[in-house]
Amino acid sequence: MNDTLIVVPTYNEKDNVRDVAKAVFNGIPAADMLFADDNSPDGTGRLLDEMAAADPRVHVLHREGKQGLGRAYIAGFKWALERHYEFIFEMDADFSHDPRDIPRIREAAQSADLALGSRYVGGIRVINWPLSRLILSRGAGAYVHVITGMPFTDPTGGFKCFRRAVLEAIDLDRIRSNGYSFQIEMTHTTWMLGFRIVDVPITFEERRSGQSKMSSDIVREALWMVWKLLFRCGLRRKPRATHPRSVAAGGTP
Ligand SMILES: Nc1nc2c(ncn2[C@@H]2O[C@H](COP(=O)(O)OP(=O)(O)O)[C@@H](O)[C@H]2O)c(=O)[nH]1
Ligand SMILES: [Mg+2]
Repeated sequence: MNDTLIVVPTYNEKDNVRDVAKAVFNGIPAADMLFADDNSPDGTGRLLDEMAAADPRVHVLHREGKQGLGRAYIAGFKWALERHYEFIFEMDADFSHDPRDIPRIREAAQSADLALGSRYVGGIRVINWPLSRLILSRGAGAYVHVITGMPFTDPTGGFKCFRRAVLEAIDLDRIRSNGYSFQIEMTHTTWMLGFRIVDVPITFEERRSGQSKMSSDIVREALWMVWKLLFRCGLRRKPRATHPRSVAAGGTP
């Protein structure tokens, strides 16, 4: 049984899903993938069913309609927790996240509770982004740091690996955000619970095919969310104690 699951949310990614699965399994043959598709109008769901029929490592969650990336991930995490997985990844379908980085992130997660792919640790590694998007991303990172105290270099990043204990410790039904703020909320909740988080350098490349679903609503949601996170934990800007199930406490095998 594979202990690693790569959860990939999809919305209109028919040109990417076959290649992305191939690239993932090239790097890590002993892993499973779960695609969470929101009934993509372009037929991604049907294609995924064909892939799942041909390869037992591929699984598909069909969801009713477009509900946002956060909802798709929460459904995927619950699916993973109902099964035996120990290492649970988030990854985009559009090759912005390089599947070849998976083994390195997984390795980092051996001694961490959450391994966070970071575009900005030790320099900027982003390919084909307009300057405006880079400024937005860096600005968001600085904003999160100043308000919440969270020390990680890329808090809006979505290429990461959770240990099972983290997802079990989080009340997943309380995670309500969807876009970038979903990433911030997940990482902040993990951190405040006292889990060990490490940055892992990755190179991010803008998608080559299909369309980004980034919007001004997503940015607005994130601006608010950061304040909500601060108030939710009584204005605390660092965790109280190591979580008993953290690898740092010897909690996870
Ligand atoms: N299931 C699901 N996936 C989504 C949704 N919105 C975006 N995605 C997927 O989430 C990943 C990142 O989205 P993308 O549009 O590339 O965002 P960007 O990289 O921030 O521009 C891709 O795999 C998308 O297909 C959604 O509403 N539902
Ligand atoms: Mg993208």
